[in-house]
Amino acid sequence: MFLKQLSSVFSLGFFLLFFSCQSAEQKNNAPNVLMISIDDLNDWIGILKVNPNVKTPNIDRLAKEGLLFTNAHCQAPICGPSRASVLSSLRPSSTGIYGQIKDHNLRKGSALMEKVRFLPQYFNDHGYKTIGVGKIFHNHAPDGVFEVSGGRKSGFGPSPKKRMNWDEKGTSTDWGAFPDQDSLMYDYDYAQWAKKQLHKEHKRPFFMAVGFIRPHVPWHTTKQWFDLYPLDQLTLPSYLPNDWDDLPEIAKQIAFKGMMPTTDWAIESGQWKKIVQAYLACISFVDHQVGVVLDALESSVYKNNTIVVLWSDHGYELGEKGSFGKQTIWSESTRVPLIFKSPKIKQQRSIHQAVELLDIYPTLLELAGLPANPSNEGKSLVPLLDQESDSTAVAITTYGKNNHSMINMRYRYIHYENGAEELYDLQNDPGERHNISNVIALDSLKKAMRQNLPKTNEEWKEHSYHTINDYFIRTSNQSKKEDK
Ligand SMILES: [Ca+2]
Ligand SMILES: [Ca+2]
Repeated sequence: MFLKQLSSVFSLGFFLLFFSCQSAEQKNNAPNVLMISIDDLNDWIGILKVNPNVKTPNIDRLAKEGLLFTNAHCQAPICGPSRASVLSSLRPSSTGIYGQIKDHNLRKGSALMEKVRFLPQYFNDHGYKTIGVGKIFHNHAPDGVFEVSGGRKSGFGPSPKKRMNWDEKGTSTDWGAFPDQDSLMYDYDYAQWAKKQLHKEHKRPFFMAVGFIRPHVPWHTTKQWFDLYPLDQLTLPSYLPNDWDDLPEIAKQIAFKGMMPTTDWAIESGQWKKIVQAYLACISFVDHQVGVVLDALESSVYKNNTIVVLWSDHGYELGEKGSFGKQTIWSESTRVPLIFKSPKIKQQRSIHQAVELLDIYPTLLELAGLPANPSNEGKSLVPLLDQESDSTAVAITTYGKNNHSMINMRYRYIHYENGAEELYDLQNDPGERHNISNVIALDSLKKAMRQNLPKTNEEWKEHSYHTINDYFIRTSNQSKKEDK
């Protein structure tokens, strides 16, 4: 009897040992994730061929080894709400996070956000070690999201004692060559920190997030990056001076950016090329830092078993629509680079269907072989590898409560809270210059597009703020009457 019991205990022990070994082995084989986010980088990367001057050899290298989405769009055209959406896979219209928000306020006042597992946490729940540095959420990350954190320095980098070209309250906007060494730039530190982590031994699979802050303003970086872009060789974006004439009032109020240079000012002052040069310089600087991290991965033991994803939180206007900045819902502010590389993706591919940044979360889960998270509002993009692109699939960007802009492979349609509309035929009007929402023959098209509008529009969350949004809230009631 005793022997029988002993034998059972041994069997159970063997059983447990077998399964714990298998579990450890499965975990060891699980792919790591390296997520690189870039702040305020629009679609000016070499491989997208939008800006003819830009030099991004490292981001292009990643795209040539993986999966490039050429029609990817943010869910909010400003840092805080866009990142909250990416990391929760929830729409701003579902959470009420329409404006900037501090990391420690993300969970306050929204039933959905109170219980959400942010993307790194979900990996953590499934045995992953979470590592993060730089700007991942609006600041760095809520407490406890990363087991190993390199933190984030406050602000956007070293600043000259006196602004060089632009000095307005409410923005760090300025441009010019500063400082004199790359090692003084914050992104340099983030790349070096990530490099060290990639050369360490990690006993569990890791989810590592590296958040770079250039080309967010101020457009300061060292002179060597400015020297890549001689002013006399730069091509300026196109601009139509009376572009706003066919916009509803509410569109003009949302797009108003009082603290930023206007395109007319940039032309008159002779600064337009210098602004573009500075933005391009910051892009090439950050591309170099991306290269440092990718090279570290390539030379590490994790090289063949790591999924890489690279994205930017929203686009950026460089004068195309009358001003400079984000915070509008046209393509310059919504379109972003989105690239995946995975051991499962054997061949380089470009996909032109409209996709959303909140698809990143479920896509990473599928690539890593983790169970889907039922609370995700995004869809895994993995099935698109084996499907024809759906020309009617839309990507939705929301700015403020119940103002939605959507794009598919042919049209951009915008529907404001007061019912005002914009419609652009991208095939004939890729710059979104000519609002054709009044063309009666297109009513059925607009009706079909409206079917995609989010069904819920949460109240603007108390802790989600922005000074420009405050302006917009104050004025939108008035515009309601004017547009009707
Ligand atoms: Ca941003
Ligand atoms: Ca126009």
